[in-house]
Amino acid sequence: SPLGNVSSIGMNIDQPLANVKTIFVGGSWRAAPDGAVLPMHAPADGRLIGHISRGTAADVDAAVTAAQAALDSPAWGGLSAVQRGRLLMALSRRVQEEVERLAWLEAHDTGKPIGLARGDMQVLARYLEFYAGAADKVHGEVIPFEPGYTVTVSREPLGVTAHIIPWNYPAQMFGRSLAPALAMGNAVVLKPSEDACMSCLAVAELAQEVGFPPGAINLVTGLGAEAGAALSAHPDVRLVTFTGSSEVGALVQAAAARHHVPVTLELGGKSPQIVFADADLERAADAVVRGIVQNAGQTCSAGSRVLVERSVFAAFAERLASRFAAVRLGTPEANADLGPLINASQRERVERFVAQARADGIAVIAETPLPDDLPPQGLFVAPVVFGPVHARHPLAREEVFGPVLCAMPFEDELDAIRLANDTDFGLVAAVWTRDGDRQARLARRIQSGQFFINCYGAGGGVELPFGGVKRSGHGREKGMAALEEMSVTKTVVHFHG
Ligand code: TXE
Repeated sequence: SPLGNVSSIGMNIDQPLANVKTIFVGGSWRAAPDGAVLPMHAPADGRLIGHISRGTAADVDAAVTAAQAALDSPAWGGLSAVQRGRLLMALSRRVQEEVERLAWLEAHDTGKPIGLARGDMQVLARYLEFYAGAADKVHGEVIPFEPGYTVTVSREPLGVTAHIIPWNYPAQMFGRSLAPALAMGNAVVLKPSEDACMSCLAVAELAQEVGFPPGAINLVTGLGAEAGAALSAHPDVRLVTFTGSSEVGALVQAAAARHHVPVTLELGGKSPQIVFADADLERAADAVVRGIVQNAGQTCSAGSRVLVERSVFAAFAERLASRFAAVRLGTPEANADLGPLINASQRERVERFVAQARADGIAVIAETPLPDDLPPQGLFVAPVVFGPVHARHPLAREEVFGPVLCAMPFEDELDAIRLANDTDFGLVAAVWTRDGDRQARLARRIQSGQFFINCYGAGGGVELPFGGVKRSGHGREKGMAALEEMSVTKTVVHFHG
């Protein structure tokens, strides 16, 4: 079966439900206390593809206790940075050996094209590699102080870190969130999404195989409102990192605040691509299509607004129309440009935005016809571009999280900056222009965590700090910046006369 055999963790649907054990605590796989499970369905055709254990607050508590025990043990807490790096590197290599199996798991679980899933596994391997190499390169400093004193500042692990991640890129998120935490010597508890988490289970199993000691990595599957809520409210967790919706981000932050636990939030966006008349319109159009079609628009950094200088709006719209007409939808096996959405409620949400835009009389600039050979139970949505969209319309303001692009004309540079910043979000942004001064001005004035000039790097570059401003969240992932989030400074003042 292309799903592979995720041996000990019961992902084979022929397996009796009593054997479903997807909660990983202190080095062993276990079921929820009452044996409760949740079914997992393939978004591309509705097939039942497995079950996960429905973890409870008690499982979360056990996971946090196991993580703390690992920190206190020589097996994990006693390792040097070099040794932690070697474990991460070993895991990176195992992931590379298993790319095919992991990619199929991910593709069936999320519905994404197999080629995209293979790329995701390479990114996971790359996160592990990057933080493997970084583990022993986090240096402290010596601060000149009064005579007779030596003052050092070092970076220490936080302790038990909690990681709540979404379903759009489960394997990439595993690497992005966990690898820097492990590199810094924390012990982690992961709550992956109930909508897609098979690759996370498989990678946790590989981690065990390459020698991560019991309790260094723990994983509790289950519902957000149960396992997720319990993890974000746990008093012994020292940091919660969350990627997901704004609404849940606020709940997580409030829960953690009760115990003064710091939180990093990555909450998505409404990222603009700004196209000036002097740009290479062909390249820009390719990138704009990719930026909203990739992963069916279910990407936090999807370029969901395209702002186009009025003099080339029509010419650019034509380019979008021809490209969208050629976009291919399909099942993971078809390896098309995009697959289905993750679940029925996400599809309803996206369809609601589309219906509202049509009802409000907004013109369709470009659309992709739905092929008629798609599986009837598949959660596919046809990609579409609306425009011009008024800046106050919900389509211009809210994160749709589907292949729906909103196009808006602008008059001049100031108007472009005003429109681009007229949003609650600020994750990424891009400008397409050949004018170097203008590139620099926009890079300075656009409010976003990442800014692209004549390119659009959704997802790319594990070495590049990533995170939002405004309601896109706070804190930074990726690159060396993540190591700072995952550690705390300790100042030692030594008087020696
Ligand atoms: O997210 P949720 P959903 C956005 C996107 C999408 C919307 C809803 O706009 O349309 O969110 O998606 C866990 N306490 N993004 O409903 O619920 C949950 O189990 C603690 C943007 O799927 O936020 C999962 O592991 N945890 C985004 C994770 O939160 C809770 C990626 C995310 O799920 C919880 C995904 C609770 N009370 C959606 N409730 C991005 N930034 O990339 C749920 N969870």
